Amino acid sequence: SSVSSDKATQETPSYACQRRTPLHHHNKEIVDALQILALSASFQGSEARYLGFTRAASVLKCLPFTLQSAEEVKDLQFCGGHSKTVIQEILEDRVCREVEMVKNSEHYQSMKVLTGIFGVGIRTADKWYRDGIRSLSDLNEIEGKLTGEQKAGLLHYTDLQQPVTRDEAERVEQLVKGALQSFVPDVQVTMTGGFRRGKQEGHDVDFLITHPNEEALNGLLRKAVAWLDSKGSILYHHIKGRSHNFARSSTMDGHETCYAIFALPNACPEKSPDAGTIQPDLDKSPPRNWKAVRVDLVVAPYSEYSYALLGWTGSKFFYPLLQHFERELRRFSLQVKKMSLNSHGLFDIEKKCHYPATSEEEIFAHLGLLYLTPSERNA
Ligand code: 8DG
Ligand code: MN
Ligand code: MN
Repeated sequence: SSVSSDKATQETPSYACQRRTPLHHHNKEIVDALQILALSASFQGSEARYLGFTRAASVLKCLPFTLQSAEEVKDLQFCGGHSKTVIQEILEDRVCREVEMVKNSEHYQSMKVLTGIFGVGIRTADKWYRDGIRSLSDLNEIEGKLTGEQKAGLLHYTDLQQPVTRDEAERVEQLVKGALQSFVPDVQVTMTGGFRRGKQEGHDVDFLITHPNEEALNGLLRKAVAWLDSKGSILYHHIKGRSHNFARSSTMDGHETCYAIFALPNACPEKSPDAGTIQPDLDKSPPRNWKAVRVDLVVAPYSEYSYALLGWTGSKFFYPLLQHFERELRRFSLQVKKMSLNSHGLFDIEKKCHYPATSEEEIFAHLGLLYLTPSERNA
């Protein structure tokens, strides 16, 4: 055990952007438990507890071995007392009472369902909860009060709860590229988000769109989306225009963005499994040949492309989401480097200057950080 506690006490850099965090790690059970407590804290509006559990979970994702004994936990860095107690309880008893209690609580369960709806954040879900709403069917009573986004989210809830596979993501990519290229043949389209970090499944598909000639990007997103819509490929969308007010903020980004739900046609089957057999037609409703899939499309001018790529590759930082590479990168920039980082650029607050970059590698270099590939950013 002294060997493994030595391993545990090895220096861990304090910011997640200073560590390589792989997608697959050695302590899944414990990380999952800590993330349930983090999520529950965010449902209760406690950002401090959310961050404590999230940081502990993130540190464990970098451990190069599986924790075996409670003894090893004592010297773990960046793990608060509460997180350590949870970890020790799991190592000793295989379960943690607090985690089990949270999982069984009505507030946690309802909040999980309600925040799972596209367009519903924690504040809305919590307000609904306090109004007595517990489940999707309760929402029928306030249907008139739902936003268009929430109505679409509710309508396609079951499909959107299913993970998007890499194969589906690639078929969405073909659709998106086809639409954009019909207007600008040499437009650059990059899949970002979790798929770029190597995940095999995601909750949506994210794309970043750019072109060396900024003129070519004018109106492109709206035209391409309207074209897809006219082909019946879009179930819902809203476009947020480019904002020119982002300069002061390190958390709000202002790229032109389309938040959409696509109707993705099913893959053509190699051969029909039922060919030649007669099936009793019990369900008279026609078979559906599409699946609803969440898609984010972001347009970045060429000069900001590398910053937008870094920002939209994640892992995500928007409170209360669980993975937090982006948040840590921005916190490191501000606290250690006195620089403000967002998806548009990097601003040196003391020298009052911007740092242009033509690659993600250059951005890490500006920050004095070791370069991390997308698959090492699963913090
Ligand atoms: P998943 O979808 O596979 O579950 O995971 P993900 O791809 O990591 O999560 P995501 O929610 O799709 O977020 C991917 C990245 O996109 C994340 O780093 C943050 C960024 N992002 C949003 N929304 C916004 C936004 O409105 N503005 C900016 N600048 N970035 C955003 O998700
Ligand atoms: Mn995503
Ligand atoms: Mn997304």
